Amino acid sequence: VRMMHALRTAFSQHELFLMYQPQIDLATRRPVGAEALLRWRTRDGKFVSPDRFIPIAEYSGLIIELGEWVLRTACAELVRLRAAGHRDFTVSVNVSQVQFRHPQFLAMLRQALDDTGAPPEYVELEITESMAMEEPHLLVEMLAEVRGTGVKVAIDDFGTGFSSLSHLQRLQIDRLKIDRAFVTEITGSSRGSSIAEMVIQLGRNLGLSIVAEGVEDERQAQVLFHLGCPLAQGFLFARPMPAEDLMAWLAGEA
Ligand code: G
Ligand code: G
Ligand code: MN
Ligand code: NA
Repeated sequence: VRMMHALRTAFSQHELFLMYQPQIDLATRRPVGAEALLRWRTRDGKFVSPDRFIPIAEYSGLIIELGEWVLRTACAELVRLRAAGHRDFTVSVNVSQVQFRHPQFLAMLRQALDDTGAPPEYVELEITESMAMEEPHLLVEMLAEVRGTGVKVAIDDFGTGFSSLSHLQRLQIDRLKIDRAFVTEITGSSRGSSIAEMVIQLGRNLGLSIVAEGVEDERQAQVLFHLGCPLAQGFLFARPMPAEDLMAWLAGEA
């Protein structure tokens, strides 16, 4: 309860902000987008992990307001990046289950796109694999509506759940994100690499885009590329950075 109050205060006092982590095309090594990641730095300079405060935001309902702010901020940043000449660049936003299920979610999404002028086809929502497995009928409808706006959808942390091929086939999604755990194992045991390999094959068979998460060294990048994974994200390329730094980083990559 104390943390719930602290989080509310933090949000109203602008202690929450977004960092952006670039996503890279493994063939050309050029940036193709960035994932927006929420951060909380308290007034005494301590960082609180989203793994700790997102569940509290969900439980308290604050996630509705907070999630809207995240989406609007990321859309506004996308517009700024485009104005600076980065026109083929996508911004991805994590969406929690509570937010996605909220009756006003679609209206909120449309309003955020309208108000910011963000082109929907360069906005991507990341939903988790566990969300993708619940209540198939509702989800199929929701995804169709989201896709109707032009916004893209990725399944985050893929490989940690148990989505079947037939289930995935029914969902209108654009992209799978291979969970960091399987990327870490890729240069270790053959069992480890076989999971990443399977996810890549699955994505390719369904005509989906694939992003490997948590790529930390060159060997992992090489193996992923040879397995047919087109995109990657991780400390090897860039850490999550504030919006101002992203603009400078992209200018340096050009
Ligand atoms: O960036 P980091 O690894 O600390 O993120 C931890 C978790 O918090 C990740 O699973 C990420 O998806 C989640 N997360 C980060 N930013 C947001 C956000 O804006 N909204 C939601 N719902 N989750 C987020
Ligand atoms: O669950 P989600 O994919 O949304 O969370 C992404 C999280 O992973 C972010 O918090 C980000 O800081 C973290 N991350 C991104 N790249 C790397 C990496 O190369 N190594 C590690 N250990 N964490 C990473
Ligand atoms: Mn994510
Ligand atoms: Na993830």
